[in-house]
Amino acid sequence: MNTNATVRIIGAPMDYGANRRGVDMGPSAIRYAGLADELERASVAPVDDGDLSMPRAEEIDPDADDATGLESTGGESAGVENAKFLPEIESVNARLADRVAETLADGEFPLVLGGDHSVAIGSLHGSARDADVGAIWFDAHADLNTPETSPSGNVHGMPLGAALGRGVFGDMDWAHSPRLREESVAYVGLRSIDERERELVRESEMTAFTMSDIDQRGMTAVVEDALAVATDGTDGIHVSLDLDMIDPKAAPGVGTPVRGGVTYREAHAALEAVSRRHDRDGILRSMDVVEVNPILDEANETAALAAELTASAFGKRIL
Ligand code: 6HN
Ligand code: MN
Ligand code: MN
Ligand code: MN
Repeated sequence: MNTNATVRIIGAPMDYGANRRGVDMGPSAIRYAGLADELERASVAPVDDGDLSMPRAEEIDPDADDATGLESTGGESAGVENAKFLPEIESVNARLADRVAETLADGEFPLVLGGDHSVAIGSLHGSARDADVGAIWFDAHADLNTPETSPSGNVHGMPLGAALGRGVFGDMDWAHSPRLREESVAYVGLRSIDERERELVRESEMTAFTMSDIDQRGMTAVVEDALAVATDGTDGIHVSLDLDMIDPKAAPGVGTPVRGGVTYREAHAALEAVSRRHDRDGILRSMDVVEVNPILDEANETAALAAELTASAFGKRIL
């Protein structure tokens, strides 16, 4: 990175938003895979804030360890129907948003380690609190559901819905707080979209680069276009990296794998394109790295890839 900003690592070991346990161990797995060393290779000196504290899912719901998934809505504390664990997710995200906003106010760079993708609600709101922010959403999924449209009730399928102020969520008035504008959001890697979400994406002003765009045009050209969208008229960008953008062959340790994803090299090319643009224009403002599930992984290789890709975003080069 060609700025002197300290990179502050904020762990968000949340798995309330996913239907399988294990992503709560993502922050540990990514650290254990060598994130700090990887970042040092990118000439970044990270400071690790540790993890945000939060109750384990079993403390909220004794049946949460059911191997078939988080079927409960969180018992007494359940919020909006069809958004599982919403009160807990919102309370963690309120703290995360504050932490991200404080980090930026201190002139530092917030790097959030998830956790399931619902942590992006907090990282995006924190990043957008005092600035006009664009976003690149690297993901197999559109994550644009709301409690009204979600087929699963899993909030990790809803973070963009929340950050764009769509739908009715819980106690947090996301719709009236600083938030993303659709025209400043670009997807990269889409290949698994719910029926209702497809209409929502099409009707929206967001830009969507699917796997077939990557097939036809190549990853670098696609990400350069995505960067143009997210930086147009904004103060900087948030990068949200869901590891399930990558093909399960290279990233098996994710909660919702979808075949037909990007290769190991394409993933690096994507984050390297972000870093080249950042070197030129200082556009990168905040980032989250989410959905690493060490339980489903093979020898922590998905966490290692997460660490490597983060370093690529911060300017690590082959030569
Ligand atoms: N993720 N669209 C599906 C749902 O349940 O809403 C899948 C969401 C996956 C979310 O991977 O971050
Ligand atoms: Mn996602
Ligand atoms: Mn995904
Ligand atoms: Mn807010």
